[in-house]
Order: sequence, then C-alpha cells, then structure tokens
Amino acid sequence: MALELYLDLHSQPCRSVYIFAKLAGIPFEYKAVDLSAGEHFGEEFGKISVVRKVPVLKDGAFVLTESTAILQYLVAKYSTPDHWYPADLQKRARVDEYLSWQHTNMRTHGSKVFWFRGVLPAVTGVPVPKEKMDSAVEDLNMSFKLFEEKFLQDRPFIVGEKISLADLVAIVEMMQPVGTGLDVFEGRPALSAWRDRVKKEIGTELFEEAHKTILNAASLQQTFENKGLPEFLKIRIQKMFN
Ligand SMILES: N[C@@H](CCC(=O)N[C@@H](CS)C(=O)NCC(=O)O)C(=O)O
Repeated sequence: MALELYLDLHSQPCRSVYIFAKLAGIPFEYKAVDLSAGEHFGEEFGKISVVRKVPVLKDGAFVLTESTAILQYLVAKYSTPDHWYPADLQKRARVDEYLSWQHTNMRTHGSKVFWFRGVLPAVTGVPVPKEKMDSAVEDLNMSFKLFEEKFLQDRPFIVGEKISLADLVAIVEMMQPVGTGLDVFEGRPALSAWRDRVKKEIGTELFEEAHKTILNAASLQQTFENKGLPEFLKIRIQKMFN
C-alpha cells in the first residue's frame, strides 16, 4: 500500500514534505486537508491524528506527525541520497541544529508576518496595527540576520557544498511572508543567491508547483468570503488580540 501524506500546501511544513517526497521519487497518495475550511478539526481527520495539524504521514497502520520527523523517516525508509541528511556526524548535527532552531525562530516569525499581512486583514477586513506589524517584521529580520551570519555564512548551502533537509525546510518557511507580497530576499544578495541555488536543486517546476497556492495568498480573502470563517479561526483571532 502506498504511503499517504495528509497535506495542505498553504502550510510550510507540508510543502517541505511534499517537495522532498516528489524529489526522492517516493510514491505516495496525496490526501488533501483544507485548513481554511477547518477540515483538520473534523471527525475524519481526528481518526488520523489527534494533534489536528498537517503534515501527517500514514504508512500502513503507522501514523507520524511533525514534518521534520516525517522527513527523517522518508530519508531512512527510502535510503535517499546522503546529502539530504548526511551520515557524517558533524554534517548531520548541522542539519539537526538548523531543524531545531527554525521552529521557534524563522518559522515562528515568518508565520506571524504571514498571519499579520495575509490572513488577518483577509478575515477582519482591517490591517493589523502598525506597532504590532513593525515588531513582527523586526523579529523576522532578526531571524534572517542569524540565518545569514550563523547558518549560511559564505557556504553554498547550510551544511556546505550540497543541499540538505535544512535548506529545504528553510526555503519553504521563507516563502510564507513572500506569499503576502513581502519580498524578504530584496536587499539580501547572499540570501537571494542561496535561494536560487536551492530552487535549482529542487527544480523550478516542482518549486513553483509547491508554492503556487501560497504565492496566491490574496485568494484567501476570496476563500473566506465564499465559505465564511471557520469557527477555529474566529477563536484564534480573538486570542491573538487578547
Ligand atoms: N511542528 C509541526 C507544525 C505543524 C503545523 O503547525 N501545521 C499547521 C500548518 S503550517 C497546521 O496544521 N495548523 C492547523 C492549526 O493550527 O489549526 C510540523 O513541523 O509538522
């Protein structure tokens, strides 16, 4: 039985899993979960994962959540080329270092900017107050500074000469604010050159296919106008402003 991957490509971790599975030629069944409709809170998805987040991998009776664990599972199960998650102790540790760091830095800050510039104005019809926006962008800028100064330095990729899971996880997160029209690569030539290398390794067609949903984030407004706002989003928005 083919692997099942539960995904919504609006989601950064879903895109990393999707791109990796495609790149590695891993056969899988794409199980679409529409987050904007709150499908992950439905009964069907609850049977798959009580965490109620995507991505989720289902391999027979085995269910796995957390994108980085899923990526590592795919690497091991399909013996993908070494550079993705090198066997070399220190190179692997560099990948792990980035994967650990990004959750509470690049991912948290990029997601916040995405919500502030994309989701919240789309659902409330008003922009987020300037001071909140400025503070979110400042945090994101700090993550970019650390990314360039600590994780990338003057290397072609995070680990060195070759692309790894760390670069893949990094690029999908950086594209989230880009989806709201904020060009995070502008004025950052080294970062832009790294982005181009990563895009080339992934392949422009696959990169664009995986990102077309998020690069059309403006369509979110239309989605909410057509379908109405799901209950979980109303609650989340209230919490964000209290
Ligand atoms: N740490 C998890 C994060 C998963 C996650 O937060 N997924 C989001 C989409 S990016 C989600 O499903 N959100 C639904 C919700 O929060 O209600 C991973 O890396 O897989």
